[in-house]
Amino acid sequence: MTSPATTGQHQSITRELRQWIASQTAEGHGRDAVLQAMLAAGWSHQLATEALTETPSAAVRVPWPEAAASSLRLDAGDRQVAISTVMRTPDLLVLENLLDADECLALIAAARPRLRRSLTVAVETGGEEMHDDRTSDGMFFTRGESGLVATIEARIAKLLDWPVENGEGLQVLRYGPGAEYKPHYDYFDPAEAGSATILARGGQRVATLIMYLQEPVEGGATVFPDLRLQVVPRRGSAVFFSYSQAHPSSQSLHGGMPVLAGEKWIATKWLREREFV
Ligand code: PD2
Ligand code: ZN
Repeated sequence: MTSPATTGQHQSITRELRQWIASQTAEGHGRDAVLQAMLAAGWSHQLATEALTETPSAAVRVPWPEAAASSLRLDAGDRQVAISTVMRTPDLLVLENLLDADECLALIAAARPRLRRSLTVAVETGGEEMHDDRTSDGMFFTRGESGLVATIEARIAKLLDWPVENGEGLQVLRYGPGAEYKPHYDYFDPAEAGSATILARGGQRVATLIMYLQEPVEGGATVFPDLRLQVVPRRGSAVFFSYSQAHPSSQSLHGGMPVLAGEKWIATKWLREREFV
């Protein structure tokens, strides 16, 4: 696969490049393969991903509730969820009362006996490993494993207009004093050897929803360093962000700041491009 040559120092998306991308995707080449061919031909990452996004057959669809542009709240099926912050490019929402206090407490009670020291994805192998960047304890529910989990998953699917099947199982994390999650990206780096195994289970992660089940006494904000934004954890509220590019240009770098006092509990739902199996 050879991409058209670049347009020199000041690159711009040409008609030829657009047509070439469309023809490659029509032939069944994946988005990442097309991207790699453009990079090999000297196109900048930013321009190559913009060209992919602008070519409908190669664009990655990500969850985004269109009503967030003008509404004060979103329909989540069994409840209305209030929006308190909206950001575009990158796309981010802060949502209030996504969960009620009873649901938060019930999730914590169900997760507590199953907590283990959190692992991170081992990018070289596609497996998991313990890492100092992540000092919380955690567990995964399987999709739909209880009535409560299924209710919350259906609410998220309606809210974000994204199929329940495309979601990973809900992850619950507990951070005690001193625990943190250093800034990272939630997508899988396609260049890493272990990513092929992970991506085979439903494609790339395209969005993250972090729901706050319990607020700590001090510390523990979710921080977005590129945006200079901190989201303060409040029981029942959530932060949602999507990333159509598996690249730092997505500006989706985020971390959990150290908890200084008390315990912070969250539940995270990661959304994939396709059905997660
Ligand atoms: O707990 C957080 O604030 C946090 C920060 C970064 C959670 C996640 N990432 C995550 O669950 O991916
Ligand atoms: Zn994260």
